[in-house]
This record gives sequence, C-alpha cells and structure tokens, in this order.
Amino acid sequence: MLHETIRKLLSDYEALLAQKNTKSEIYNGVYDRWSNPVLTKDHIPPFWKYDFDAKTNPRVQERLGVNAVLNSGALYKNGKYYLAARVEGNDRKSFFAIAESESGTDGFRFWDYPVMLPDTQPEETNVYDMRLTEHEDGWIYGVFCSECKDNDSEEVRRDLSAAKAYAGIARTKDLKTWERLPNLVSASQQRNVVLHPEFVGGKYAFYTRPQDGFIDTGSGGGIGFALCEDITNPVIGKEMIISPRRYHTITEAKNGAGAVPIKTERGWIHIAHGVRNTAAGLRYVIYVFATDLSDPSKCIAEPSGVFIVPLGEERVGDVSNVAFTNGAAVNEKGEIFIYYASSDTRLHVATTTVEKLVDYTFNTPPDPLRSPDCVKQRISLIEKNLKLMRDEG
Ligand code: M1P
Repeated sequence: MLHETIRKLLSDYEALLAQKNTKSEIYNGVYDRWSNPVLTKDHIPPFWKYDFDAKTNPRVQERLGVNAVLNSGALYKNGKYYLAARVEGNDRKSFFAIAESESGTDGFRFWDYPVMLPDTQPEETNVYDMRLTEHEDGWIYGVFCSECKDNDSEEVRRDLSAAKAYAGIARTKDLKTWERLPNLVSASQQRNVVLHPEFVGGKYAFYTRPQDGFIDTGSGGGIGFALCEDITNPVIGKEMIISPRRYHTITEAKNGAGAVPIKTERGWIHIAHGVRNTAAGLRYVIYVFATDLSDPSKCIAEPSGVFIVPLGEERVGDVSNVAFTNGAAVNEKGEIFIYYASSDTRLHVATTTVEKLVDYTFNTPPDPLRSPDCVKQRISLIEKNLKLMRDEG
C-alpha cells in the first residue's frame, strides 16, 4: 500500500492539473495573458521524483527533484496542444518531456516518461530549448541546443564555465520515438536555431544565431537565415542576418529566434527574444517581426519595441528579468497560444489570434531609433486622438 504522504502528493498533483486557468485583466488589445503558469515544477508527476517503495524510501524523501520547467516547443495537432518542455533537474541537467492539454491554457499533463533522445553525441552534457517544427516533408523536427564542455585549448579546459553550443536535431512522427540526426554544421557556435516549416527553393531553411562564444554573440550575432540541402547531413552555408542587433534597442546585447514562424496572408510572423544589458544584469524580452512569404529571408515588418515582458512575479526566478519563448501553437480557428517562460523558472501562456497578431505586426510603427523621432511619432498619435476627442465633444 502506498504511504499516506505519497497519496497526498498524488492528490495534490491531480488537484493542480484540474485547476482552471483564467485570463488576467491586463489589457493591450494584442493578446491576453493567463493568470496561472501552464507548467511549473509542481506539474512534474510525483513518480518522477519520489521512490514510492516504503522499503527503500521509508521517510518519503524526494530522490530526484526537479528545479524548473521552462522553455518549451509547442505544437497543435489533432485537436490537442503538445509542449516539448525543458525540464531542469536538481542536478542542473535539462531534458525534454512532452506535456499534453485539451485546452492549451490549462490541464497540461506530462506523459509517463520523459523523452529519451538517442545518445549519439558522447561529448554532449546538456540539452535544452527544443523548437518543434512540423515540416512539409512529413516529419516533426525537434531542434535544440546541444551543449558540451569546451576543451579546445589548455586555457579553456581549466575554465569550468567554458562551454560550446550547437544545434542538435532529432525527428519523430509521434513525439515518442525519436531519430537523432547529426548536429547542424555551421561556421560558429549556435543557439536558438529554428527550422522553417516549408522548403525554400527546394531546400531546408534554418533560422540561426551565429555566436562567437558560448554566452556572448560577439561583434556580429543577430538572427540569421541559411539553407541546407540535406537534413540528414545538415551543413549550412552563408547565414544572412534578417533581424540584426541594434544599438539602444531591445536587441542591443543579443537576440534569437523563438517560436517557429507563423504563416499568415501578409507574411511569416516571428516571435523572438531580444536582450539588453542593465546595471541589474541582462534583461530578456520578446519581440515580433515578419518576413516575406515567398522570400523568408526578407524582413518586411518590425513593430517597435517589446511584445511580451516579464511582469510582477514573472520577473523573479532562477535567472530573473527574463521572458523567453520557443513555442507557439496555432489551432484551426486561427487562435494562437504563445508559450513563454519567465525568469528561467516556469512556463506561461498568452493567447491571441492570427488577425490580431497581423494587425499588431503590420500596424505598430517601427522603432525610429532616436528619442527626438520617438517624440514626434508619439505627438502625431496624440494630435490625432485629441482631435477625435474634440470632434466627439
Ligand atoms: O537565461 C536566459 C536564456 O539564456 C539563453 O538565451 P540566449 O542564448 O539568447 O542567451 C538560453 O540559454 C535560454 O535557455 C535562457 O532562457
């Protein structure tokens, strides 16, 4: 018979999963934020953490704790919402696990077992931030960061924080059985790589983030676009920067592709992250841009500034002041579920529609890049509104 404490843990877990989520009252006309996180470390089944055997765990101690559930790839398929969540154990290693929900805003339940990726990279120490792309070739691809210790020279060998990041690639038909492909071969380290869902000129297309080092993107960076002939031998050529870093903007320190771009009548809409440095450390926010339908390497709209920022309790966590996304799901009604993690600790959802996101993307003015021009931009809005208010009497 299960220990009374275990039965309580199981019933608390079921109660958490049964909780209904509600829209928060925060209004911006663009999207709704939902009050409860959709995944937290408390959504991890107790049988992943505790040994339920009274002989080997008489005090019902947690044996394999989970520290955080965060950056998740997302997919809507056959009426259900799937998240490929980044689960970070107490040992700091991350792995992937699929959680499923009927509504997309609550009730996410992890499948009984986490994802067991084929272990083909002996040097790989950590994996995280999977983007799920349902590609027109019939596969679902998971592209993620594959990290290993940098031992390239004696100097970096001694530095225990020196690491290297590559884009790992795996594919599946059912999110259960995964085939691992070689890591993406490119001119530099990579993180935040996303596979475009359609062929471009008959080739696979990747959004990349070339970076000189593991943390710093260096003098270049920006979100790149590159083509690849053969996904089973994934080598990319020249990376064209399609969303650059810019001085005194939200992408000054770095940026990176987020969700798989959403196809709309007006263009591909990208929901990405931008980073700037502050006296309190790096601040990660989410922004949007659009690329051309027939040439996804051409940026056609860049609404000014932030789209989602960490608010209230979201601002605090293992890495505070971070809003980060690597997944959005679109259903057949054109509803969009944007999954974003706050402060590298838990996962939230914001919902919108294709119509609203297109309006935001193409009608929000671009960043004029200088304060005087920002004031002029705002004054013209104020003048227009004051006139409308006067006309109304
Ligand atoms: O800690 C914030 C984020 O940092 C990294 O993003 P980037 O590569 O742009 O710096 C990622 O490791 C991400 O997982 C993390 O949320």
